[in-house]
Amino acid sequence: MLDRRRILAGLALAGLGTTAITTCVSSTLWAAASIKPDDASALLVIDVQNCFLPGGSLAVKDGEQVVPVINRIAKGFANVVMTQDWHTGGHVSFASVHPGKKPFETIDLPYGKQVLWPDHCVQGTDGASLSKDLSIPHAALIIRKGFHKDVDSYSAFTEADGKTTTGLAAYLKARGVERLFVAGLATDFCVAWTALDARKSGFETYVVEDACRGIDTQGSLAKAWTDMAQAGVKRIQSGDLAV
Ligand code: VGL
Ligand code: ZN
Repeated sequence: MLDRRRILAGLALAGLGTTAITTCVSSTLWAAASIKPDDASALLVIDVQNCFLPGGSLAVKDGEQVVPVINRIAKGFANVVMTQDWHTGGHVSFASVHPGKKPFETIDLPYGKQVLWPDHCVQGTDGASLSKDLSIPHAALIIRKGFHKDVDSYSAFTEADGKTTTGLAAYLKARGVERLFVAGLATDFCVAWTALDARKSGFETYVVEDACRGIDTQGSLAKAWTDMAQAGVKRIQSGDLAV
């Protein structure tokens, strides 16, 4: 696949002006960059839940803007899986259960470093519901994660202990899926951890950048993109998809 960013960087190095670059890329390379989801492709829609949307307890800036983009691209996928962050009350990732700690501080847990969050996505609450504005009736599976009280799970594949699986990789493989497109909230946590685990499970993996928004705490967004690039995750825009 052609990487638009690399092409732009290359042309810029060659001394072409911005207008020339835009004209050149849009007239010749744009169409070639189109990616058509096939039967071996699946869209993963991560955590588009009320808690992460405006008015929610862990609202992601501009989070609502992903919804129309996701609704549009989802129509082009035969296979769609959605996820729901689904915590117990008093979950270990909540700052409120650690005396003296505030949201966005970190602590060390047996499985590693844990960012502490405001209480969010408690099982069965309105905040944990998927956005009512999502329109993906053909989604085949909703996978819930983070339901073990003492372990977080940003990833849709493996909990933060690094070993407890959600079963998602086996499900996707059993259904013949080879390529994953990841969208949703938040870019730097559940989207990134899901994309990194997707690579570990051997899937060709794309993150659709404009179908995601990030939290960005302590440099987390830049780090997530660096980690994903290193792992071979491809960063695309919804316009790159032929849907
Ligand atoms: C998420 C923080 C805590 C996410 C979930 O969906 O990215 N972030 N829980
Ligand atoms: Zn969570």
